Order: sequence, then C-alpha cells, then structure tokens
Amino acid sequence: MIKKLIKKEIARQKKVINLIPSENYVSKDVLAALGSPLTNKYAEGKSGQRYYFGNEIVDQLESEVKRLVYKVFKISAKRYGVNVQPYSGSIANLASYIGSVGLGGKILAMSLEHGGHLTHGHHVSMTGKLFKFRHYEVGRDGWIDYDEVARIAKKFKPQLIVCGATAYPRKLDFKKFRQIADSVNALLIADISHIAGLIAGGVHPSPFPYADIVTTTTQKTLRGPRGAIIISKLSTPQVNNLSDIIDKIVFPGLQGGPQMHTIAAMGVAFEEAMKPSFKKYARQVVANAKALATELERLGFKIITGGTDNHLMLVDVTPLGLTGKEAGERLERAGIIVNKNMIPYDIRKPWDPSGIRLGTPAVTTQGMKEGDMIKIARKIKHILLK
Ligand code: DSN
Repeated sequence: MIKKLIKKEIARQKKVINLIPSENYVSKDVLAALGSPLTNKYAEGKSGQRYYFGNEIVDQLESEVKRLVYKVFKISAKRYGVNVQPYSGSIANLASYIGSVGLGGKILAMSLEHGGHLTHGHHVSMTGKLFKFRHYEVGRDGWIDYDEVARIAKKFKPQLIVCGATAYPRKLDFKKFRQIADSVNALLIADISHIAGLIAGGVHPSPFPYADIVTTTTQKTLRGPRGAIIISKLSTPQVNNLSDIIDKIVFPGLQGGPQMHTIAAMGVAFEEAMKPSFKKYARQVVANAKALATELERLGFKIITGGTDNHLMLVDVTPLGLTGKEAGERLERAGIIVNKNMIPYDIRKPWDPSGIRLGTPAVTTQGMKEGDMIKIARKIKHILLK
C-alpha cells in the first residue's frame, strides 16, 4: 500500500504546476543520499566526539558537509561555527534563541501575519511562549519600514532581533538590520530559509558579515533535503562561545541522534549549489518570479508591493470576490498548486485568508522560463475569473 501511495505521489508531482514557494524538486543524487544506508547509523555527538562506535565514515562525512557550508556561503571557520544537525528550521531557530538570549529572553521579529514565521514568536508556537517576543509589521505598502523597526527596537530593547521571512517579496537589507541591532546592543539572527538558494546563487545579498546567527532550512531554494543548519559567530561581545553553546543546545539539549542520511543529502545539495548551473538556476528563479508577477499585475491582479525581487509573490484575491482558500482550491482543481496566505493587514483569518502565495523555485527546476510564466499567469486568470 505504501509503495503504491509513493508512486501516486510521484505521479502527482509530475502532473501539477507547483507554485508553492517553499517547495522544490531535489536531484536524483540528493534523493539517493536520503535513501542511503546512512539512515541506519547512530551518531550522537559531533565528529570525533560520539557516544557510539563505528563512526569513522560519518565523522568524515559530517566534517565535509560543514566544510561545504563555509564554501557555499563564502565564510571562514575562523569566525563562524556551523551545525548541520537540526532536524528542521523550527529546531534551528529554537536552539538559536535559547543559545543567544536564554529562555525568557527579549526578541523582536516580524509578525507571521506580515510575512514572518510561526517560530518567530507567534503565540501558537512554543517560541511565543518561551521568550518575550515583540513584533514589527510591514508598512501599509507592504514594504519593511526600517525606521519603524528601529523605533520599536529603541522602546522594547530586545536582546535579539530576527530578520527573515516566509512571505516577503522584497530584498532584505541585512546591513540596516545590523545597524538597528547595534543601536540597542542586540544580537542579530537572519532566518534565510526561503532565500538561502538565492544567496548561494548570488542573486540576493548575503546576511554575512552582518548577522551573528544565520539559520536556514535546506529544502527550499537551496534544493536539498528537509533539514536545517545553523551558522553562528564563534563569540560575540554579548555571548562568549556562542556557537559552542548553540551546539550543546541542539544536542543534547533538543535532539538525539543526527539524521546522517539527511546530512549526506545536504552535502550533495551544497556541492550542486556551487556549480555554475546553480547560479543560472537562481537567476532564472528570480527572472521567472518577476515575469509571473508582472503578467499577473498586467492582467489586473493585486500584487502586494507591486512585484517581487525574489522567488515569491503575494496576491490579494479579494478584489476577485474570492478568498485565499477558494482561490487555492479552484487552482488545485485545475492542476496549479499554491498556498493560501495572509496578506499584510488582513482582515480575514489564517485558515481562510485574503491572499495566495506563489513562487517559482519548483517550476524553474523543471526548466520553465519567462514565456511559461506568462502562460501560467493567463491560466490563473482564466481559472480565477470564471
Ligand atoms: N512552511 C514554510 C513555508 O511554506 O514558508 C516555512 O516553514
């Protein structure tokens, strides 16, 4: 039965037009690593310091994957520590918060409703319960208002500022976030989960050297397996041995044995991300997103901020007399897969919000170009204006 369902899902993935911005299609090599016997190995601890024996190969593997992280993001082991063990972005963020400010610490982040993430302190997430979060929002025009963020920071005096988003279509100004963090002596964490592949491909500014901690999942634009990494400064003026502390929170603080098959698959994805073809891919992801947003806008759709600089866009579907849920369902019936999404200042609720979120990482992996985006935009119009 399970084999049958896997086959059906493979067929579904081939049939649909996947515009979910956080999904992608991994290479055969990444899949092979994920399905390798590395899944059989227990390796609690880190390279050279394990609680189990028989780790001579996985020790080399984990060290090599970490080395690749330094290369992909062009950073030095003299300044940063890398942890490739987090099972997910949620764990990576939680470990980073605990390691930097401790439980109950004061953190400023973008609200989920305005493009942040659940683990950026939303009240239904444990992060919202374990720390004192305050949130900034985007302006009425959908753009981050950095002066407003600075004002809130001055008043709230956070120990940590989170930048990074899941539904923000514009470039992030990491330098400005650094200046704001410095103005209140806070640490800065960049959650680059959505844009990591764009950064690796050179089409979005890097959070280095501005952020003290960088977290990212590896399954999105980076086109790797479902997992996450943490890159942190070895020490900062506020926290001595920051990256060692974070390592101890990941294991044994929050996790047990690392998933070595996932770590191997990450390594394969990082090797792929350093090839010239990946730069081309990243450029095409952005070119496709711009083409899709421009055509949708030309066809009369309301695009938040009027376009995109990255891989995604938010569309307010309420002027069509639809909700995000209705629009997403209609598109799904026609073979286009999106996700419903809150738009800034939404008056509707997350389960049935006013918007849909579209992105181009998966269709670009399939080889689609700007001309295909124009066809998809017209198809979307045809489906939603019926
Ligand atoms: N749920 C992911 C997304 O779709 O953006 C983030 O965790």
